[in-house]
Amino acid sequence: MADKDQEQTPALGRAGAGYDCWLGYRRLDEAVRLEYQKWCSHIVAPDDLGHQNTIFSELLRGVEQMLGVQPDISNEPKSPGSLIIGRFDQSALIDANISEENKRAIGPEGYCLKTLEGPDQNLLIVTARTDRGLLYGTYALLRLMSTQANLAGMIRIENPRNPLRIIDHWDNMDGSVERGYAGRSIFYYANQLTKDFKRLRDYARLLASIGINGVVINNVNVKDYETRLITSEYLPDLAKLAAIFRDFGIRIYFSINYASPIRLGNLPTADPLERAVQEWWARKAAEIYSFIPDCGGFLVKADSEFTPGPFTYGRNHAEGANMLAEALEPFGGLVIWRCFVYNCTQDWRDRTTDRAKAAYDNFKPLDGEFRPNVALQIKNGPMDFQVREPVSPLFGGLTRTNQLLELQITQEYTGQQRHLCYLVPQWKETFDFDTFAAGQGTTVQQIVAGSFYKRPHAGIAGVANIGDDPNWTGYDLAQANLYGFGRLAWNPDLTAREIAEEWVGLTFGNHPRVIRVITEMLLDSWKIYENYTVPLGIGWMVNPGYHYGPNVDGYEYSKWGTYHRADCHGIGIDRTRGTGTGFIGQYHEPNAEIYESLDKCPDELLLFFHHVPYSHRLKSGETVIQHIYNTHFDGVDQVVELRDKWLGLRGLVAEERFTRILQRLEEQLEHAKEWRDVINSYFFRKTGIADELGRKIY
Ligand code: GCW
Repeated sequence: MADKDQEQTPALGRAGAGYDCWLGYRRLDEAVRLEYQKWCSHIVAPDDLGHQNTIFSELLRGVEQMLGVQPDISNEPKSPGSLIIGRFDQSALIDANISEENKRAIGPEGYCLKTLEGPDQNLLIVTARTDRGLLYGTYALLRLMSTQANLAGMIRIENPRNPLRIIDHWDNMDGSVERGYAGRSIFYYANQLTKDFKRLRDYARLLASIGINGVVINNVNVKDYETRLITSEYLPDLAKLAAIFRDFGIRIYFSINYASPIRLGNLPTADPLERAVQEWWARKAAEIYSFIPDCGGFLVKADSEFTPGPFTYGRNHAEGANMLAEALEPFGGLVIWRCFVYNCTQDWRDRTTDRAKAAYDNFKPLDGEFRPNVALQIKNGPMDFQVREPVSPLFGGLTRTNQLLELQITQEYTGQQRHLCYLVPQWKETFDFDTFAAGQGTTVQQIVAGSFYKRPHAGIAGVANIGDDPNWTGYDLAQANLYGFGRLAWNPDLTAREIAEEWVGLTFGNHPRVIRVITEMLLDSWKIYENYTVPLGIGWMVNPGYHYGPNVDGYEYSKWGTYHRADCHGIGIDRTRGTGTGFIGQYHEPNAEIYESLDKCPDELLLFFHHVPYSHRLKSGETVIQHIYNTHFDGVDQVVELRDKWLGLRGLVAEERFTRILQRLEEQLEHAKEWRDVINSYFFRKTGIADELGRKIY
C-alpha cells in the first residue's frame, strides 16, 4: 500500500521534475476509473476536427493516462456509453441534448459539461459555441476527472468572468528575464527567437488549461533588439510562434518602444500628433497583421522609469495612446497602456511629492478621453507590488475608461520564489475591495470584469513567474501562483482554499493528507512572509536593485519615492488629507474616512497611511514597536512549522521533488532569521525600547 500512497509517476511526463505541473494526469483510483469508464471507453468526435485537433489530442491523452484505457473513436455513440465532444453546430446528438436555454447561457468562451445516464446509454457531453469554449471545456473536464469528482447527474456551464486574461512576460531577447527567478527566457536566447518550439507549445498548453487568452511576449522595458521584434527581421518566425499559441486560443501581444518611429523609421520625432509618425505606425500595424492576423495588440510602458513617451513632445497619455490605437483599430488590435507612471528622480528630502498619488494624478484627468480600443493597465497597489499595499484608487477613480488589473505573479518583493508565498489570498483582497465608486458594492472585481461600467475591453494581466527551469517556476510550490492566477482570472469567486486544494490535488495527487498539509502551508504563507519582513504596510525595506533580503534604509535616501521616515520617535508616511500628502483624498467615502482615522485604519496598512510614535497602540492591543518584535519572532517560528509540516510528507511526495522543496524551506528559514534580526535590531537601536518578552535582539 505504501506504493499507492506515494505520489505516482504518470505514464508520460516527469513527475519528480515537475515539468507537467498540474497536467500530469495521474492514474486514478480503481473505483473512480471504473465509474468513469462508463462514459469514456468510447469517444465521439466530429468528422472534421480541423482546429480542434489540439483539443482532441488533449482529451485522449488525459483519458488514456488517467483511466489506463485506449478509448475507441467514431462518430456514433456506442453502448455502454460515450463521451461526445463538439460544438453545438457539429452534432445532432449534442444539439438534441442541450436545451436552448442552456445554449443561450454559454458565451463565446464558455462551455457546457453534461452527463446523462440511461439503461443502455450513458453520455458525457463536452460542448461549446466556439472552439475556444471547447478547449476550456475539455480542460475543465480533465480537471474534474483528475480530482476524482463525481460526474453523475452533472450539468456545468461556465463562462469566464474577465474577458482579457493575459500573461505579461518581462523577457529580454538576450535571454534574461527581468525579475525572473526560474532560469532564462523560454522565448529568446542570444538575441534570437528560441528554436525550442516544443517548449513553447507545452507552455501554451499550460496556459490554455487555466484559461489564459493572451500573452505579451517581451518586456515592457523595450531595449534595442526588442524594439526590432516588430520588423521583418523577426516577424516571419514570430508568425510561427503565434500559430502555436493560436492553437491554444491565445493571442500574442508586443511590448513596443514608443520611440520606434525614430529608432526603426529614421523619423526625427515620435510625436503622436505628427502626421508622419501616425502614418509610420499605420504602416507598421499593417505589416504586423500581415504576419499575425490575430495579434492582440501592443502593451506600452511610456514615460515611466526612463522609457520614452508622449511627454517628450508635450502630449499627454491619451494623445499618446490614441495615436497607436488608431493604427491598430482597422485590425481589431488593442493598445494596453500602463499607468505605472511616477517621478523616479524624486528628492528624498521633499515630503510633498508622494509617489502613491502619481498614477491617479496622471490618469484620472484623462478619464473618458481614450479611444475605445485603449485599455489602461493598473497595478493592484499605488506603489509597486509590495507585500502589502492598499488597492490603487484608480480603480473606482476611472469610470469611462477600459481597465485591466495588473498583478505580479513573479515574486519580486515576495521572496523571489525562494520563499513560499502563495499570492492568491492577496489577489482576492484586491478583487473584493469595495471602491464605493457608485455606492456600496462597486468592487474591483466588477470593474475589471468590465461589467460595472460596461467596458468592452477589461480584465486582468499577470507578470509571468516562469523560465526555462525544468519545473518552470524554480520553486515547485510557486506553480500554485501561476495556476491560481489563471483560475482566479476565470472565476474571481473561487476561494483561495478551493484553488489551493485543486492545485495540490492535480499536482501531487489525491492523497487527503498531502492535500490538507500543502493547502495549509500555502494559505498561511503570505501572512508568514509578511510577519518576518516589512511591518504594517510600509514596504520597501529591501536591498536596492535586486530586492531580495532585508535592508531597512535601502530605499530611504533614494530617488524612488519609497520612504518609511523612521526616526527615534516614530515611523510611517502621513498620507492623510488633514496633515499629510493628501493621497487618501483619492479614495471614495467611506474608504477615505476609514483610512484617514487613526482609530479606524486597518492595522496592516497603518504605516502606509500614518506616521505614528512607536508607542502607538494597534487594534490588536500591542504597541507598534512590540508588534514589530512579536511578528518577527513569530514569523521565524512559523517558518519552522512550515518546514516541519513538509517533513511530515516524506514518502508521500516523489523523492526528487520532496528534496527540492525541503531545500527551499531550509533556505527560507535561514533567510527569515536574517530578516528578523536585521529588522528587530534596527528598531531596537533606533528606539532603545526593549522587547517586553526579553528575547534576543542584537
Ligand atoms: O516593480 C518594478 C520593477 C521593474 C519593472 C517595473 C515595471 C519592468 O522593479 O523591474 O520593470 O516595476 O513594472 O515597469
